[in-house]
Amino acid sequence: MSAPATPDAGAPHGAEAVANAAERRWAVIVVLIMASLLAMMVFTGVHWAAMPPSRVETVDVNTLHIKGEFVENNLGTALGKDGRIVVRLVAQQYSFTPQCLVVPAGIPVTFRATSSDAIHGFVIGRTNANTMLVPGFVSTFTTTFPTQGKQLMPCHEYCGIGHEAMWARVQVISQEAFFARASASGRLSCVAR
Ligand SMILES: [Cu+2]
Repeated sequence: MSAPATPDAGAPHGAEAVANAAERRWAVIVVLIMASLLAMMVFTGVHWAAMPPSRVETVDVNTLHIKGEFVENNLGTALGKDGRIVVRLVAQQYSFTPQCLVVPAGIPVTFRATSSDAIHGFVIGRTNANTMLVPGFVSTFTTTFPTQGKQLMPCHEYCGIGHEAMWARVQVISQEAFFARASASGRLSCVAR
């Protein structure tokens, strides 16, 4: 004995046809979303790998501590003859050199920084000073600190087991105090000596 045959068995109709069409529409949309996300990943992966953020300014990691602008006695805040204020620092597992930076409030300060080992990064308090430090590249940005005060500068790129203890201090002081100190010594920092 066989089941009674329906008039159009196998061919969806009515509500089922509507549901099938909706399912198919969503399947197409989801595939398109996945394809565009994949395309974005491939583009940024290939493009950014060939062109790192900040500027493509390279530095030799192997001679970083021996010669060039990132030797230890050239680190800290420098007041150039042209009046530009440049802070140079190096990150390494698990500290920044110098450990304490001095900058003036209210005038542009240029940072030049790099890493000697892993990828590090830093952000200074609640300011917009925020960059990654990639070995072999010099990260450069210019910012102005609006207010005086002490800021913390933690590493914000996971760099190993000591990452959580990797941070420095930044003292933002008045321009008068800064220029008085800058004219007295070559490279400024607030590291206790
Ligand atoms: Cu870190």
